[in-house]
Amino acid sequence: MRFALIVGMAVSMMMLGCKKEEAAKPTPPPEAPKKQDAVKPAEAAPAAEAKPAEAKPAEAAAAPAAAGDVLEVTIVASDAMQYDKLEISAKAGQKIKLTLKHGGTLAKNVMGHNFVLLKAGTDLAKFTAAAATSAATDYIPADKSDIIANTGLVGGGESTTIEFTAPAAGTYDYICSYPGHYAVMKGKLKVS
Ligand SMILES: [Cu+2]
Repeated sequence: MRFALIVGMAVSMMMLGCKKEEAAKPTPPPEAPKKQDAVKPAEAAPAAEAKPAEAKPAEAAAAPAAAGDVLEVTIVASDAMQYDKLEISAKAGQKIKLTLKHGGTLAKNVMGHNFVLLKAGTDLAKFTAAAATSAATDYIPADKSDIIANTGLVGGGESTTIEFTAPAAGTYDYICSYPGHYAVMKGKLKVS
């Protein structure tokens, strides 16, 4: 029994030995490059570490400047009468570059969309009733006293960009003034 075990162990050791040899055979050529590889990462690692370390302060410096200057917002409106963003946050006095994109395919005379930012306290029912009778001016009423900023009307595949300054701190409604849309196409601009 012991002999068998010893033999078995010897055999398995031989097999291991063979495996090692087999494994070792192809390795000698790679071993030489391996040494080079081992050196390269060691050299490359500090360089790779140094690069992000250098890049980080640059990014950190650029980010607040970009955020403070212009807030870029894209709202995508759909054939299903939806805005993809129902809330925008901004700082008072911040410049906002807003793009309204119509991600659908329907023409603007059937599924047109716009973005109308209204002053706080605007009577939405009254404003939208006036807008609904202003087809000739793309549903922007002649009396613009309630409007802070607005885009033109876009149809499927179209987009339009406007720039305006965020008003004083508060919460403002933005709507699509195309008849019947404001009930669902209505979001909030939150200014702090
Ligand atoms: Cu609409």
